[in-house]
Amino acid sequence: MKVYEYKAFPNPWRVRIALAEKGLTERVEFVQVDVPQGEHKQPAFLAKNPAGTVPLLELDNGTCITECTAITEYFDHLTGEPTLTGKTATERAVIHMRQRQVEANVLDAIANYFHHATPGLGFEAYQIQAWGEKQKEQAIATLYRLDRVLATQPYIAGDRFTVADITTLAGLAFGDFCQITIPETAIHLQAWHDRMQQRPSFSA
Ligand code: GTS
Repeated sequence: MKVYEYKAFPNPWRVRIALAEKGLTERVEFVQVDVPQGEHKQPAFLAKNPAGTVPLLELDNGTCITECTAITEYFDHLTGEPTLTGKTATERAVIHMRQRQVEANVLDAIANYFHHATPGLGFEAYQIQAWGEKQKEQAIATLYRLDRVLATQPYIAGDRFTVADITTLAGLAFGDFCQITIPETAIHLQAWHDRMQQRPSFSA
């Protein structure tokens, strides 16, 4: 199987972390797509992913899977017990809920800020500056909310590392790139982030 990515960009990193957590990195061939040069908007890549985004997982039978959550779900069920997306009905629902909250309100909100209220990739189709700024506010408010969550539990979705932690890490990495950092008073979020950096998958 192949993963199309632009290494070190936040969304591809989510897939790299999931692969490392599941011990699957060696089973994947990584194909670099030159996003800064717009290769992801060229016909060859659009034929695989009409949305023109990375990462993309291509299975050996040609099936193409996009969206980090879907790709993570695939890896989580490919080998061993599912650890990242939950086993029981309750676990799966709670992990899904938290994942979606941090994806929409941290990672995607910061991406929207980047694409709309900064020069972005330099070839943005359109920009809505005010909305981008609002998205930044939304992301920061959510970081404070996450701090309160992490005051009572060790991981974003409970007592284990899950896809919700991966998404939050990617959000903070994207934030770092555009000068949105963990608020100084968010000590529980900071402590969680420090712990995450000790995991081998963090350097995936
Ligand atoms: N929800 C998607 C997912 O989960 O894969 C987001 C994918 C995405 O937006 N990828 C970015 C991209 O390809 C790369 S990253 O910088 O966010 O990591 N952007 C290209 C573009 O033109 O928007």
